[in-house]
Amino acid sequence: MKVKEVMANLEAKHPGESEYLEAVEEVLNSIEEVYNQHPEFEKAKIVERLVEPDRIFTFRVTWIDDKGQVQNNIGYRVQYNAALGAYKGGLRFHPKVNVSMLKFLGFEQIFKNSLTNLPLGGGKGGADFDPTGKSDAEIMRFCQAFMYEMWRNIGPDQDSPAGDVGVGGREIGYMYGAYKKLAREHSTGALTGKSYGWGGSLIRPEATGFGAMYYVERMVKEQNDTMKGKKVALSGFGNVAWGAAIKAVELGAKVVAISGPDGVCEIKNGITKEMIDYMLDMRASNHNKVQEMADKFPTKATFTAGKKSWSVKCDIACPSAFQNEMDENDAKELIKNGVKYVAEISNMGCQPGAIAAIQKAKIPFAPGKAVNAGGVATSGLEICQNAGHINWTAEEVDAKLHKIMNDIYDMCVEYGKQKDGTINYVNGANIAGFMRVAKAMLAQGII
Ligand code: 2IT
Repeated sequence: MKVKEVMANLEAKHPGESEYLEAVEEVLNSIEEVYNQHPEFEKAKIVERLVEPDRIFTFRVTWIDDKGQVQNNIGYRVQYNAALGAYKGGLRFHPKVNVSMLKFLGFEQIFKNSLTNLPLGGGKGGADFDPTGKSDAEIMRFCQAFMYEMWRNIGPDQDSPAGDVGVGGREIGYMYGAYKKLAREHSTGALTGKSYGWGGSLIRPEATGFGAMYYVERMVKEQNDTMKGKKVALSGFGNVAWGAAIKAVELGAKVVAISGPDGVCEIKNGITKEMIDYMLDMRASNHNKVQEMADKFPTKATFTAGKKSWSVKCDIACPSAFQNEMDENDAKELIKNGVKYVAEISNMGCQPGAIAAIQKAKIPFAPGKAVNAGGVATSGLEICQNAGHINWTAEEVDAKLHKIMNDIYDMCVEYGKQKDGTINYVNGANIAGFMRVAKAMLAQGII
C-alpha cells in the first residue's frame, strides 16, 4: 500500500471532501509500515474496503417551526464498518453538517470503537439542523421528523446512534420516543445516551470528559509529573467540556478557560462547582454564548470576544468542541506560553499543521480517537446493561470506564513507542485500532 496512490484515487473519486480525506490520510500514514509487513492485508484489499463506508443514507427532514412555517433539512446516517459489531456512533446537529464531515467522523469512529475492545462497529449521522435559538417544542418536532426516516435503519443489532455536537440527553429522549412508537418495540439498545431510569447508564453524560482526563492523567504520569495544580484550557462549554471540567478539578487541576463561538472566558483562579453546574444551563438555553458565564460570575471569569481558549496560558490544552479548532498559529502560541501537554477531546480537534508544530516541539500530543473514546465505551456499557436488563451503579460504570481508558492508553504506548523512547500517540492509536478491525475483516472473508 502506498499512501500517495490510495489518496490520489480517493481525491479523484471524492473531490472537495476535505475533512474526510484529511482523516483518512492521517490513519494511512500511521499504518503504512505495519500494513506493508502483512501481505494478507494487501491481498484482501483491506484499506480500499475500509476507506469506503458500507452505505450512506441521505434523507429529507421536514418539520414545522413555532411560527407555523415549513422547514426542510437534510439528514444522514453513514454506516461505515461493521467488522467488530453493529454500527455505533453519534448524531451531530449543526448547520455545517455534510457528507464529508460525517464520513470523517464515521471513519474515525471505526478506530476509536476498536480501541475500546468492545463489540462496536463504526458509524455516524446527523443533520444540517441548527439548534441555536430553537425552542424546546421545535427541537422535539425536528427529532421526531428525523426519526420518521431513521427508525428503519437502526436497532441494537443493526446500528445504535448516540449524541454528538448539538445532540444531548433531551434530543436522544425525543428521538427514542419516536423510534419506540414507529418500531412498536421497546428496544432500548437502539439509541444510547438515554436518561437514567428508562435504559440510560449512570456516568454516560460525564463519560467522554471523565475518560479524557483519565487518559491525560496517564500522559502526565508518563513524564513523572502530576495533575496537581496544572492549568487546563478547554474549549466549548458543551457536554464534553463539562465532564472534563468535573474530572480535572477532582484530579487537582485548575480549569482556566472555556469558550464558545462568541469568544473565550478566562477563569484565572480555576473553575468552581457553581460555574460547572452553570455550563448545563448555558447549553440547555440554546443561546450558544460563553459570555453568559462572565455575566453570571463577573468576579471569576473574564470574557474576550473573538478569542480562542488557546490564547490563555495553560499547562494542558484540550480542544473539546469541534474539528480543526486549533490551527498552527494557535499551537505556536500555546507552545510560546509553555504548554506541556495537548490532548484532543474533540474529534480531529487539531489541524495537521498544529499537530506537526506540537510534535516538533517534543510536547506529548494525543489524538481524539483515543482520548475521547470513553464516551462511546460507556455507550457500549449502556447497551450491555440494556441487553441484560440490569443497572450498574455509578461506581461500577466508572470503574469499567477507567479500566477501558487505561487499556487504551497502554495500547497506544505499545504500538506508538518510538526508537528514541518517546511515544507517538497518534501512530499508537491508529495502528492499535486498525489491527483489530483488519483481523476481523480478514476472518470474515471478502464481503
Ligand atoms: O464521537 C463520539 O464518539 C460520540 N459522539 C459518541 C458516540 C457513541 O455512540 O456514544
